[in-house]
Amino acid sequence: MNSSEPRRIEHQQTDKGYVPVYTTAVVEQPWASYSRTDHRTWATLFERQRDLLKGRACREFIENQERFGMSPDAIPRFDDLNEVLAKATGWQLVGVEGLLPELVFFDHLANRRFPVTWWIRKPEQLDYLAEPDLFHDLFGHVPLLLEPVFADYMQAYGRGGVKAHGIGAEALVNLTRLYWYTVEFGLIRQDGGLRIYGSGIVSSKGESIYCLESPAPNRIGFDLRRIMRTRYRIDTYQKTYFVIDSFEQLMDATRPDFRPLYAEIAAQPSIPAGDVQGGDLVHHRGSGEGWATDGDV
Ligand code: HBI
Ligand code: FE
Repeated sequence: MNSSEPRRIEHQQTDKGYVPVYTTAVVEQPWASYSRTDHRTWATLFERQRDLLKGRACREFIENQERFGMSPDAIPRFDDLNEVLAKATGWQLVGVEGLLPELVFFDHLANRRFPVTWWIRKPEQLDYLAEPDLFHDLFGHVPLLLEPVFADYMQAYGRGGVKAHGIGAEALVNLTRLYWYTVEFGLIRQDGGLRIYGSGIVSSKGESIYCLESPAPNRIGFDLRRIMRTRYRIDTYQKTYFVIDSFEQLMDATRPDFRPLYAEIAAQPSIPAGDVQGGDLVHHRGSGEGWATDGDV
């Protein structure tokens, strides 16, 4: 298996356009096959984001990255990270080709397995690529799997996803929005300010700055129903970031059975990504400057 191209088995027409769907197989991390360029790409991204995130990412993210002993010297080995994870929260990383069908992804999370793409982006993709690569998954998602309450939330999310898959497409859309506005693009109140915990943000140079410092986006207090109704952006920075007070707040929100919630939300219209609604706890009302006018999903 060379470390140049992931094996795409097919493309699938979805509501997000024509996206590659990968084999659902779990693969061994081909660590010996990473090239010097691969390791250098890891080093460049790691050093840039680590410096940028000091004072911007939440304490738990910074501290847990150090607990793993991640460094710019080389792409971390999944086996090394798994030793630390197993002792701390029982999570394990499994290598995958890339995006998984939703039910397969949910089933991994429900069993405390986090799927990590085995290949890393090309140097020319340093600032953006459309799908999660090793850097996004390892640097972005893995540190918080050492945070016990967040690790519980991720498993609860996976279990909810497996159930939602049985309920239907509407429920899946609601859950995907929850993942998007928390795990991928969430902010948390900490030390008198706002800090980042979302993986999609911490693995992006521009958005790590934009989400906290730009006047353009809304920053609104976490509300489960509100988030499940709110559309989001795939190809631009988010128009709205939701803010939790603690990881316990996330975990508490996912305790009840979501079925009644899905039924309640199904009767209500979805909310455009940039809207501010009556009843929102508004930390910052965005100016909206530079926003795309279409393309909310
Ligand atoms: N597959 N490997 C991988 N990683 C993800 O983050 C991922 C996925 N499949 C589906 C998915 N995320 C999202 O649709 C979640 O909201 C389920
Ligand atoms: Fe992700």
